[in-house]
Amino acid sequence: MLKLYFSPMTSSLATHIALIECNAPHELVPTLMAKQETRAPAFLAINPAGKVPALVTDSGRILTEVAGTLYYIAKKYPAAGLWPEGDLEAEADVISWMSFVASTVHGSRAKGPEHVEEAFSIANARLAGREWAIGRYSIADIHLFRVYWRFRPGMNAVPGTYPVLEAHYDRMMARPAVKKAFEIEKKFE
Ligand SMILES: N[C@@H](CCC(=O)N[C@@H](CS)C(=O)NCC(=O)O)C(=O)O
Repeated sequence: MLKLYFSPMTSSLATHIALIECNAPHELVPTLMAKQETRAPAFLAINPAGKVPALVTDSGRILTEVAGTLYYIAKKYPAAGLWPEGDLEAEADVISWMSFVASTVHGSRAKGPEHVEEAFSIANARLAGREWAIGRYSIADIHLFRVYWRFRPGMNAVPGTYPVLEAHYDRMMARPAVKKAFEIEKKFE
């Protein structure tokens, strides 16, 4: 069974949502940032970066980084349709989105609020005219949502500043898998 090392409401939430979307049997291993558990030697032996998510596969391989874990889950459970298998342009688009989210969006907060605003504006423009990042629901949406959800409250943007991103956020919040992941993770906070 897949094993997810997670800390509630952090980057690992994206991996958790994907596991639920795919109905993937999994075990959750709480690794609480609040208790410095991501810095404990036992966890550093799993991920030397000291960061969640870390996903252990059935063969015992340890996958880290949100994008890597999402890709693995989407490909392992194709019936959920989270990976646009066989559509080269769409596959490349998912990678493009996830690279953008992991670097530009996730990295923006450490650089300052104006960088977060710029990242949100770019995401808003990239999403224009689409319900989902690549035109159909995929792991790119889960990745984008997780970071936007986390950074959004701190920005206090005037309503309407990022209308397309907000509509995407609302669509994601309405998904049963997202609701379930929040419900489960709240119990560990
Ligand atoms: N680039 C990593 C970022 C993961 C990350 O930043 N995880 C944070 C939680 S949001 C973490 O585990 N931090 C633990 C710590 O700093 O002790 C990814 O995409 O997985």
